[in-house]
Amino acid sequence: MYTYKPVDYFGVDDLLTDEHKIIRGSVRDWVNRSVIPIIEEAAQKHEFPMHLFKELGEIGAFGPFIPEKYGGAGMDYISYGVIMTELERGDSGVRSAASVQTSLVMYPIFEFGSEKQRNKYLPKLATGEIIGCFGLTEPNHGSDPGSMETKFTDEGDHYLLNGAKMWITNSTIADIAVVWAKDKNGIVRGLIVENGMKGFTAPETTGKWSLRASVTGELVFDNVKVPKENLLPNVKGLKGPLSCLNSARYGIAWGAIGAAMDCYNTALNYALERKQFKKPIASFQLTQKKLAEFLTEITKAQLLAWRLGELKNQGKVTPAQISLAKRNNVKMALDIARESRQILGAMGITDDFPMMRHMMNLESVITYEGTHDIHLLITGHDITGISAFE
Ligand code: TGC
Ligand code: FAD
Repeated sequence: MYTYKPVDYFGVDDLLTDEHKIIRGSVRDWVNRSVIPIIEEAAQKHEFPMHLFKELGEIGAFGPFIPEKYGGAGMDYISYGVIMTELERGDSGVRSAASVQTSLVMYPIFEFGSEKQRNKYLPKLATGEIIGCFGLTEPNHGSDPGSMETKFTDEGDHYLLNGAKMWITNSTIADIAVVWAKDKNGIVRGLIVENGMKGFTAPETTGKWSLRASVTGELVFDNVKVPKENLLPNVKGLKGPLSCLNSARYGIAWGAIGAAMDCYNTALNYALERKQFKKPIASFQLTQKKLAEFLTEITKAQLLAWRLGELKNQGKVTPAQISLAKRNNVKMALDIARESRQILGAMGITDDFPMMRHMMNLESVITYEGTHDIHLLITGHDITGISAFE
């Protein structure tokens, strides 16, 4: 029987509004009901449970901060954060589905799209009726997206798109892809590419040990004719995709706490029940040290996320602050997943418990949306004014 007791050692709940708690409660119930019972099998089978898309739409996980006029919920960023925490307690792949749809597809269409594009796509993305993906990374350009090779030319009544994207969440199941490509002047622009356009294929990437309950693949463009009305008109340059990443990284800073809390909670329960040398293993100092460190790190991450949310709500957050929080909170969760698995001994390697799955998932989370080291360099740049990227 799955029992979950979230961590609130410093009364962070008191910093949330009743609305935040109601939203969190309904997503928590949904995760308990719809994700926890099926997620281990989905991860073992290396497949995303497709019916969850519609349910994620129903619980308001797609576009919570997008205005209601476009099908969103018009909520604040702390609401978005608490939703991400609950989803990632279930699985990073489920949180990924919501992150990509919300921050990487709905956000750019809302922020940089035409009114026609907003009305055409956003309401259907909000309900999960259509699925979106985001194409920035390429086979030869991951951390350095500014060097991308995917390009498009103006052919009068349409654009012609050529190139390839790699490691794209939901690529094979997406109805639309927000694709970043260079124009003839080398300026990065966003294009909405629809599934079914001639010359557009999306092969799946198989054999992942991480994020197994999430679809990953490529996007290949071979002379794809893209209607002119599919260009995102209101942004030019790398700041377009990087702004989307700010939103997704923000969500991950909150999400990772959910995975960490699930591991902590499981380890604590196990340690209180499991006996060795005639005593619960929770009575040994070495186990207590681990549990105390987990609680300390989760509490620090919660406070960081909450303050980040306040700054974002006030429109004051900087990309570098988001990088710091994403980097810290994901590493915290990965460390807790690894260490908490040890508390379970051999049992910790099975799918009776969530640690191995969270741990393997978090290896992707610490890599995507900017690697751990890239975020460190962003902080280094921010405090010294000197870029160490090149
Ligand atoms: P740089 O010269 O520093 O900047 C180029 C232009 O972009 C602006 N800018 C930003 N704007 C908004 N938000 C940010 N965070 C920004 N960072 C930079 C900057 O002001 C400049 O604007 P302008 O107007 O002066 O041209 O760029 P750089 O080429 O040196 O690269 C900087 C670097 C390395 C930090 C950046 O490219 C980076 O973050 N690299 C990591 C790549 C990354 O995170 N990829 C993620 C792909 S998507 C993904 O992983 C989805 S996972 C989905 C899931 O959850 O399943
Ligand atoms: P590289 O950039 O080749 O980096 C390799 C190593 O070199 C890293 O350790 C990195 O930190 C280090 N490194 C690179 N540059 C420097 C430097 N200047 N200084 C010091 N060290 C450096 N992308 C999308 O566009 N859309 C998606 O939906 C998406 N989903 C993903 C899903 C999964 C499961 C995964 C694993 C990735 C996904 N990505 C997606 C791609 C992800 O964003 C990239 O993997 C990530 O940005 C790193 O790029 P890379 O893998 O090419 O590594």
